[in-house]
Amino acid sequence: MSMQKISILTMAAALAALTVVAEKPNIVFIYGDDIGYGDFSCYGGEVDTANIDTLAEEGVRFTGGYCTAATCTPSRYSLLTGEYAFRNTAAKILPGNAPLIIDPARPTIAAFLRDHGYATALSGKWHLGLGSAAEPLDWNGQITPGPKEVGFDYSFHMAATADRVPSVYIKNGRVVNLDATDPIQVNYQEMVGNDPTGISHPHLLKLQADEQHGKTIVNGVSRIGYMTGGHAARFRDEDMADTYLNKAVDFIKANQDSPFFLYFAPNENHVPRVVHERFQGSTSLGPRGDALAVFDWCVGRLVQTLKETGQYENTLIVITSDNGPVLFDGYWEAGIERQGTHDASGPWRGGKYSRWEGGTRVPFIVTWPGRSRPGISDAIVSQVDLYASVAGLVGKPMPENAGQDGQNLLATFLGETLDGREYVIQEALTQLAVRKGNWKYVPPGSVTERLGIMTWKTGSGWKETPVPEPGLLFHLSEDPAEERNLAALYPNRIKEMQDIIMQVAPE
Ligand code: NG6
Ligand code: CA
Repeated sequence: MSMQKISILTMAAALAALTVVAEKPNIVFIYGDDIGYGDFSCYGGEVDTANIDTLAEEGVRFTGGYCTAATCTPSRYSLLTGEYAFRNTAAKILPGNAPLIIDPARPTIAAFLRDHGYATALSGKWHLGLGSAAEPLDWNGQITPGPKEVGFDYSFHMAATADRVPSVYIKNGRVVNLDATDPIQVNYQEMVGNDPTGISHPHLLKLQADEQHGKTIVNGVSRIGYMTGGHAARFRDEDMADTYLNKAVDFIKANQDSPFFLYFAPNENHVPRVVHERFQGSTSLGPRGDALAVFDWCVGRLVQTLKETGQYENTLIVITSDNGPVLFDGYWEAGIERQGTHDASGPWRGGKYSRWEGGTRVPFIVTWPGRSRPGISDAIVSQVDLYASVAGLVGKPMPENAGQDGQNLLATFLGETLDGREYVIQEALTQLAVRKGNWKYVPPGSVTERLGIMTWKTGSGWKETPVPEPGLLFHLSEDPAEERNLAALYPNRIKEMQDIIMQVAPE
């Protein structure tokens, strides 16, 4: 490099350091669904995710970033509340008609930011329940409590997942495009109305599904659960990414004069992977790869909007995922057949549902273009830390009754230090594990994996690995695949890890 170039770089760095940074940068969480550690190209994935990779280059890309659980609801719960989800027994994969599992009296990160002058919005997946447990929810009236009651001024979302009814959008507590003469009813136990189901009318399906996903057909896709009514309100999966994206873009544009918090939670990469026609076949990996391309495209559009409105430099962007990857999750989408050499969980074992690393170690990128010190960080960080770190950023104490499991890792997230957490607790289907430094401990119980399609060859499509006393111990840097159990060699290490779990999760 020439001297001239060095001095220009030095000057640029000096100027950057002098940049007057607003006290309250915008905050954007881009929360992928079922996107694995190895899915983005900056993590070695085979689908070109150029927009994400650019953000990773400008910010900090973590190799030890975790969601708190290997399924959606608990991870989302922790992200928003700052509390490990195992503390809330209701934080399990919820049906579409479950009541809200966040106590509105306990301020979420959205409520906290709203109370400190931020405009707040949710666009995308919710899956944290709606309505109160006391009375059954009426989908045809005001749906409350929901996102608004826990801090989102604006919300545009589906109730649970795209594979669960009701297959409609809800905007600020009302089903969008609902025709009052065609009221919605939802039932997860028995059929309501007479809409065809995947089991009774398989010829109407554009995507074959397993029995669990074989209930009411919406848009040629059978779902988990039954619904009737709301025909004009039902979504078309192909348009879902654009729909959520456009709401997010509008929100960014509308809030150029006030700091905002955007929780953008697209369906990608969750099933059913029915992407817009223009993305179908855009990758060699089948619908799962196409959905990754959609996700990256959404990131690009959000960045473009931030740049066009002059807010990019003043926005903290977090990109991560709610749990590890799954290739087959109920629909015949050729995820397994088309994966080729792409490894969705990267070097880690297992994926969604699993206590192996691949269940909760996820892509994790934090960029604040005006501020980050770019680099790759091996620090251990968890999504449960984002709340405390954001509180540190805005310089306000977290409310006392907010979740207290997070740590203020702002300096880590901004790349100012390589120190992170000492240890992190991992959850999969309510069973726990702990990683400390290079060590990973899996207490007795079992480890679940979603292997593939249910066939005469694979049996149920699920694998349960029993974990005997005293549990499993792995050295992750020497054995990332968690294959060599060192428990018998290091009883003291096991004791140390057990003590951590006892201390954090005494039950
Ligand atoms: C499981 C579903 C799966 C998916 C998951 C939730 C079955 C057999 N499988 O119960 O398809 O919907 O729940 O995914 O029903 S999550 O990412 O929202 O946690
Ligand atoms: Ca998920």
